[in-house]
Formats: sequence, structure tokens, C-alpha cells
Amino acid sequence: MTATITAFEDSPDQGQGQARDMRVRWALEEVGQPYDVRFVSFGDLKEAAHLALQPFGQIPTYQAGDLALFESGAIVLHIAERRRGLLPDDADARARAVMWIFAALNTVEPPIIELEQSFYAEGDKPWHRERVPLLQDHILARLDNLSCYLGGADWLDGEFSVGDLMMVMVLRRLHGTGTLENYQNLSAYVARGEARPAYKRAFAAQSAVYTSKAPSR
Ligand SMILES: N[C@@H](CCC(=O)N[C@@H](CS)C(=O)NCC(=O)O)C(=O)O
Repeated sequence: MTATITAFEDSPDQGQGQARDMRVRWALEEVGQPYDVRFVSFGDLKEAAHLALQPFGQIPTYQAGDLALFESGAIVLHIAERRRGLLPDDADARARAVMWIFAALNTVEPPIIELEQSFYAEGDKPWHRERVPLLQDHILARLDNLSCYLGGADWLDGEFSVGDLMMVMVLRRLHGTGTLENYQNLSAYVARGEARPAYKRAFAAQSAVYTSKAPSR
């Protein structure tokens, strides 16, 4: 059964892998699950039809048969659970892979998003300039710990897993900020993720939307 996901018709980053459908596309490519994409505008996101699928008016969503899901973490975990390739066989190692999804989404991503959003939401406030270093420090504290934990390993827990997929996607949000470059092992970790054939296929499919070379599926 072919799943259908939603993605931006016109993404703010023009298909450079930051919109969260990229996480889902990558997971689908890793497990070899075919998918269709339904493109939505920012207006569509707030319409009743989309809100019935995603109560917060966001992308991505995932539909396959009777199942409809939202939240990129839940979608990616579902994909990983249904097909081989993203979760280890060993039960304890599977639990740890899931733990890393939560760590990426609950511990590492929030300060990154807070800084990003501060520019849109508070950029014009007189105190914003003073707040930025504080928000940057929150990110650096997480990166220090993560970098220390990863050390010289290729992946967070042995073989590549869905936990790495999510962590790489979260760290990629720092592209262009100069932050990741201070951590040689984290930069190499992200590059390792981006070098995976499944990542490349997902990225090409997302960016092709903007270069009008989208392969028909
Ligand atoms: N926690 C959600 C966040 C989804 C999210 O923020 N999606 C963004 C695009 S990457 C969006 O739809 N933004 C439009 C909006 O919030 O109005 C997830 O991981 O799926």
C-alpha cells in the first residue's frame, strides 16, 4: 500500500531539507517504502480538512489505508516499526534507538527552535539582542553533551538507526549558523547521515519540487 505524506507546496527553504517532511521522506527511503506526496499551501494548513488530519495545522502528515498520523517523530517511528532497516533486532537496542528519537526531539531540538523563532517573534524587541546569547548558550550546552557522548563513534548506538536519522535532521537545522562547525565530530556525524543513499534520494525528491524535476512516482 502506498502511503501519502503532506509537504509544503512552497517551502520557506525551497527544498533544502529543513521542512519536516524531509524526516519522513528519509525514513521511507531507508526502509524502501514507496510514497506519494500531497502538496499543501500555508492557507490549506489552516482549513478544516487539514486540521482534521493535523490539529495544529502543520506538515507533515502520513496516511496509509485507514491510518492517519501527524508529528514527524510518531510517523518516523511508525515507519521504522513496520519495515526492516531503521530499528535493531535486539529489544534493548530498539528501546535505545527510540530513546534517541525522543532525545533529538525533546532535548536537542527545542533550544534550536527557540533561537530560530526568536528572530521572527521577538526580533524587533529592544531586549532581543541581549537574549540571543542566552539562547545560543542553551544550544551549546546540548551540543557539548552530545559531542562528548558521541566521541569518535560513527553513530549514537552502534549501527545507524532511526535515532540517528532524527538526530541528524535536528542538527541540520543549525546549518548556516556556524554553530555545528565548532564540533568536528558532530559535523562529521551529520555529513555521514547526509551521505547515505536514502538521505540523498529523499533530499533530491524534496528539492526537485523547486527545480521542477520531481520524479513521477
Ligand atoms: N512537532 C511537529 C512540528 C511540525 C512543524 O512545525 N511543521 C512546520 C513545517 S516544518 C509547519 O507546518 N509550519 C507551519 C505552521 O506551523 O503554521 C512535527 O514534528 O511534526
